[in-house]
Amino acid sequence: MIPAKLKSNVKGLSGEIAIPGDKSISHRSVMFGSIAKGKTAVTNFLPGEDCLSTIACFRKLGVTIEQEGNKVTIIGQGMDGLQEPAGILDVGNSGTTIRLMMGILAGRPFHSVLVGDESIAKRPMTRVTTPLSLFGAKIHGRKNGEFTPLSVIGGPLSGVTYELPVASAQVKSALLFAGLQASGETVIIEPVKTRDHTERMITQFGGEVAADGQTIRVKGGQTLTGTEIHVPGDISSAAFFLAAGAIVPNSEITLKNVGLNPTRTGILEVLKQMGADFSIEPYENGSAEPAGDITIRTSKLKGTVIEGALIPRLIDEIPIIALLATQAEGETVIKDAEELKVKETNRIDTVVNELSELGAMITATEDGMVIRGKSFLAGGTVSSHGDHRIGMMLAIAAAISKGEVHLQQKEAISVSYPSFFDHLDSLISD
Ligand code: SPQ
Repeated sequence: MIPAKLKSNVKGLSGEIAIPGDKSISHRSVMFGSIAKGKTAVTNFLPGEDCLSTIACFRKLGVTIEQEGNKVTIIGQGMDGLQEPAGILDVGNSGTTIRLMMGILAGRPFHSVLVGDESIAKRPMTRVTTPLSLFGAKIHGRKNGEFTPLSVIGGPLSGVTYELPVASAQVKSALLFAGLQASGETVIIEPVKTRDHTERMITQFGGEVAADGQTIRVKGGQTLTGTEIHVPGDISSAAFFLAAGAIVPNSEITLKNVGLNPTRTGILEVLKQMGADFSIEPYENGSAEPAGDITIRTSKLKGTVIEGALIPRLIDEIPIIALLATQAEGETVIKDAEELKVKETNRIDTVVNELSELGAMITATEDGMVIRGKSFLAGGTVSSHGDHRIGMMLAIAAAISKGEVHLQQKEAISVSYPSFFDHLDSLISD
C-alpha cells in the first residue's frame, strides 16, 4: 500500500474534542454484561476494532448483543448462559480480548479455540495459561501453550493464591474471571498496582471483591446482575492530544471527558514533571470511574526520569511520551519498561527506529530508552508496523516535523481510535 502523507509543520492547534470511550473499560463492559444476568446498557462504548472483536466473540458464545455506534445493549444469561461456540473465536489484534476471555472460558464446560492476527500470534500467553492451569484449567497452544492458536477445555475450577511475576492488568483480570467461577477464595498479589477497571466493574455489577493495596480477593459462585455503564474517554487516546497540545507551537486545546482513574494517570504526572502547562476540571458524576476535562497549552518542557511503580500507570503512553521527550530540554530516561517488548509490536524497537528515522536522538536500552532533546524532526517515511499507538505517535510527530512525513500502515489506528484523524484535523488552526 502507498504510504499516507501526514500533515506536517502545523502552525497551531485550537478547539476542543470529546475523547472516545476507554478501550479497557469497553472490553470489560461487554464481558461483564455477557456473564451477568439481565440487561446491560453501555453508553460511550468505543467502537474500535479491538472492542468489536470482543463483541463478535461473545456473540459466538451465544450472547445477544446489539451495537450501534457507541451504544451497546447486552442480554446476559449468567456465566451458565454461555454456549460452546460452533466456530473459532477470532480476537483480531486484541491482547485484552484473548487474555481476559481465557479466564472466562477456563471455567465453562465446553471447548473453545482462540486465534488472532499476526501480532497476537507473537504475544506471550503462558503468563495467563500457567496460573489458569493452577485453577484446574486445560489450555493448550503452540510452543507449550505460549502462542495462539489456543484451545481451552473448560471445567470446574478451584480458587488459588497467586503472586503475579509481571505487573499485568490482563493477567490479573483473567484470574479474577476464573476466581468468580472457582470454588472457595482466589487471592491475587500484584508486584505493582495495575489498572483496576475489572475490580471496579465487579462491584458495579453487584459482586464483591476486596482490594487491599496490591492484594485482591474474590469469592467464587457470585451472581452478577446487568447494569448501566457510561464509559469515560480513554486517557491513553487523550495522551496523543495532550502531547500535541504541549509540543505544537501556538496551541491551546481542551480534551473533554477524559477518564482519570488513578491507575491510569501516570501521563499527567510525567507532564507535570516535564513542566507542561495544563489544567484539569474533574466531573462530579458519582460514576465508578472518575473523569474530567483537560486543557493543555504549548509548553516549555524539560527532561525527566520515568521508572518503577509509575510504569504500569502509563505503559501504553510510553510511545507518545518518547515523542514529548524529543521536544524537552535535556535527557529523558525511561526504565523498568521491558513489558513494552511484548505489546502489539516491540515498542522499544519501533519507537526508537521510527523516531530516529524522523531525526530524533533516541537510544534503546534493555528496559526502556534514553531520549536527548530538544531535537529537530526533519521528516521522512515511517511505519506503524501495524501498531495503533505507534501510528498515532507518528502522526503527532509529523505535525511538528518541518518536512514531509509519509506513514505506512496507517489503518492500524482504527484498532483503538477510528476518529483520530478527524479529531486531529478539527484542531489544526492553519
Ligand atoms: O489489548 P492489547 O492489545 O494488549 O492493548 C494494549 C494497548 O496498547 O492498547 C497493549 F498493547 O493495552 C493493554 C495494556 O498494555 C490493555 C490492558 C487492559 O485492558 O487490561 C492492560 C495492559 O496490558 P498488560 O499486559 O500490562 O496487562
